[in-house]
Amino acid sequence: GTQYNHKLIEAKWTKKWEEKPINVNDGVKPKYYCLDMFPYPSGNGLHVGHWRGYVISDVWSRYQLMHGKYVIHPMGWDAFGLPAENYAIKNGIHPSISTAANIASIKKQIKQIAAIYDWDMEVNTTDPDYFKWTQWIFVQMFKNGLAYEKEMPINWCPSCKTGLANEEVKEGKCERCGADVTKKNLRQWMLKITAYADRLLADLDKLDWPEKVKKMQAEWIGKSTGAEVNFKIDGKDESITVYTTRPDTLHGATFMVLAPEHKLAAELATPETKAAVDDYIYQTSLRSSIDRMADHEKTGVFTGSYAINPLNGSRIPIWLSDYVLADYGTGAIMCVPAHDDRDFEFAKKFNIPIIQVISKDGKEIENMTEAYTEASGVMINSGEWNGMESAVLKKEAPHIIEEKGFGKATTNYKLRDWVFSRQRYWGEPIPIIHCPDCGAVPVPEEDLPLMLPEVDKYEPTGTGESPLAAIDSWVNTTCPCCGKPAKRETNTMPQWAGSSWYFLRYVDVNNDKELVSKEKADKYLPVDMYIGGVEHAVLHLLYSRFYTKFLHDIGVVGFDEPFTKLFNQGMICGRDRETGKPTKMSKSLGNIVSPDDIVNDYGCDALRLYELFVGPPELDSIWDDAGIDGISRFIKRFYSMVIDNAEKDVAETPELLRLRHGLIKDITQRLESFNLNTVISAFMEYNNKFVDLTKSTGVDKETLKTMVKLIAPFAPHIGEELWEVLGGTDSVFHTEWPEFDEAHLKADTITLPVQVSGKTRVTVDVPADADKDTIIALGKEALGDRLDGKTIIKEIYVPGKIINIVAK
Ligand code: ANZ
Ligand code: ZN
Repeated sequence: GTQYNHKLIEAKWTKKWEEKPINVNDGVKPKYYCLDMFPYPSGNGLHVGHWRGYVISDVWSRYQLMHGKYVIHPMGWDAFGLPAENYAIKNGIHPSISTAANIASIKKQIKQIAAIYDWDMEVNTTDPDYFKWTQWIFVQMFKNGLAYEKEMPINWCPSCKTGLANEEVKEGKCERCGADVTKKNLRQWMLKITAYADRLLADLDKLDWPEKVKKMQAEWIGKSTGAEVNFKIDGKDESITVYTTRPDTLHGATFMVLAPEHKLAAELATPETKAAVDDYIYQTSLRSSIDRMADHEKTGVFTGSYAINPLNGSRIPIWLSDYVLADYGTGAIMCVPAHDDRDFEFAKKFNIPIIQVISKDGKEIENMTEAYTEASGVMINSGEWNGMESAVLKKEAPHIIEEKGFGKATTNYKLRDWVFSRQRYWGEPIPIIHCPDCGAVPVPEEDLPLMLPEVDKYEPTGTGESPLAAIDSWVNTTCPCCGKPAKRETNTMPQWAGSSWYFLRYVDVNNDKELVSKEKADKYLPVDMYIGGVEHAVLHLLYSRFYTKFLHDIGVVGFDEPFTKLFNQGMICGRDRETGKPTKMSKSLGNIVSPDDIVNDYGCDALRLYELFVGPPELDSIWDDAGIDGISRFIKRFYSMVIDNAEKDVAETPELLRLRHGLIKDITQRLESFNLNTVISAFMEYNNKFVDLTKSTGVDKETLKTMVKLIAPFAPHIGEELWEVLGGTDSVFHTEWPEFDEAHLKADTITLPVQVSGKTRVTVDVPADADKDTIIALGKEALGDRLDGKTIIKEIYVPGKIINIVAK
């Protein structure tokens, strides 16, 4: 029949694709690697928001298929980590069991998308055959001096009861659960990501990524250049080194501030200031970092000591204040209140002199009310530097300082080493053995994977030790070096460990000798297109780049950037049930829209099209139940239009040619630029024209075939079905993506006779693709005063032939 029946059609093609996969590696076709950010198998299942990225990546993959590529399009599970563990704790089920169950149900849901995933490539980060290599990478990092232990105050989530990396703290809150993050002094495993800071920054230039994401990474790495300057402490043999990006302002330094944690802070106190200094240091230690960073009124205490400005010998007071961070630069700064906002506020509050050293016009500002923070102007009050351009001096000053011998040019990064240990059960055990004699010794590679022990209680302890620490039989072992009794490391890895390299494993999942063979890595990687949410801009995407560079450096892979091109899709939002405002879809808000019902009622193809039609893919969009009805109507009209014309033998007209090539151009260009919502609206517009033509001339075969090919990546079942209806014998995805010819796009005109009540009066030239109303209007216009005084009874347009105005 000509009625569109999504259930029959979709079941038919699901079966056919299973029997004869459409994406095969013949070893000859060039590869294209299109990767989705792999999901957490959470217990909540998928909602329509999750579909969006997967639909986009599948459209893109199928588009590549139609360009003769072998497409690597895998899927897997990021299954370690807190959500899986929290779910398990809440439901009283061991994480391994609940995780496996969740994977099974989400996999079923993901299959409904009808993406061309190659399930032979599936990975699961909790699979011992997989995490063996996650642990192996850690051992290589350890052997290369990039994994080290350190006791330090780290971010601690009191609710998740685990330490967190800086990247996991958003505005002072835990990225996972939203609890306020505190500090806890803990022995940590750290990864020396800072050793890669320069390359991570410089290589951003190589990437075809959204500028926004590159900027976020650059800011997170936070490279700044300036100078370290040594100030002698008056009356002592010691000096204090400050870090400044503005050594050009050295003559304007009127005081110095040290972080209260600075090693000299307490020592600088005099008998008179000791009590106040000790108190300030103590009070600061009680305050959380969030509180310290907040924009509150400046506090501080004078130490009683002075420093000597090495350039002009002036004696400046040394203060302590919490606005100077202990772990950035040198933890001490020279303060130039005339040209820095924070220093200005501090100087005003504590009545410290302000000396202007840069001026716009060579004159001093009278009664400064705010700092002059522009880096352009001419130097004043600066001795031998007077009259110089400050911008020029800013660049030269570090070298002048170096020559004069009281400092050196320096580069600083905001990026910190990666806090890599977690005090939780459900993660990869860190493969290290602590020996009283040999120190930290890696688990021998032949003993990997190091399995998690079976435990009764996997709840976090909150003590700063992981639940593994309580299992004596597991903790106590022997040293691989000397054979003496030794203890296992009990911390586990963060979830990012498994997701930092999974894209490498997909192409060689069964390799039990190597993480990935060099040959396969070279052949199939790097990833050509990576699609996922923007929330990973500085977490997963930075960590993956770091891992890839490391694996490149030790010879595992031949490339040093994992993802050539990146696309970030926006979220699909639901509405708040009370206020109607758009919000994230979540179980707790009760506004989840499940794809399952929609697939059942409207079909997979309809949902795929609506996922794209809902809005610009890079932006957040709001789900609208009514929208799917519109899509469904379009599909039915399109389906009938093709069926109706398929049997006719319609000749190609200039108009049809122009429509066909216009269609190819519009769809291709919009798809290439990822304007996917406008691709769907273009299909709708062209379809309307074809439906109109069906009533008159009809639509020729070639144009029908073209439309079917173009829609196939978006609505693959419909694409295959109609391709078959049009006589195709092989899959539509084995045909080539159509190309357009500009020559056909120019609007042709046709000459039409214009009749009044059946008698030809004039002729008129009209654009060949103009619609009926336009053509009749042009005809009437051409008739001029011939219709004056007459009443029009009927207006007839025989397409391409004649305009007839019946009047009396
Ligand atoms: C003197 C000066 C004069 C500065 C001036 C700025 C403007 P970025 O770009 O972030 O690297 N600074 C240095 N170490 C600091 C710390 N541990 N805590 C807080 N502030 C610190 O900024 C570097 C600038 O921030 C340095 O340059 C220093 O202040 C301050 F007109 O030195 B500046
Ligand atoms: Zn030992």
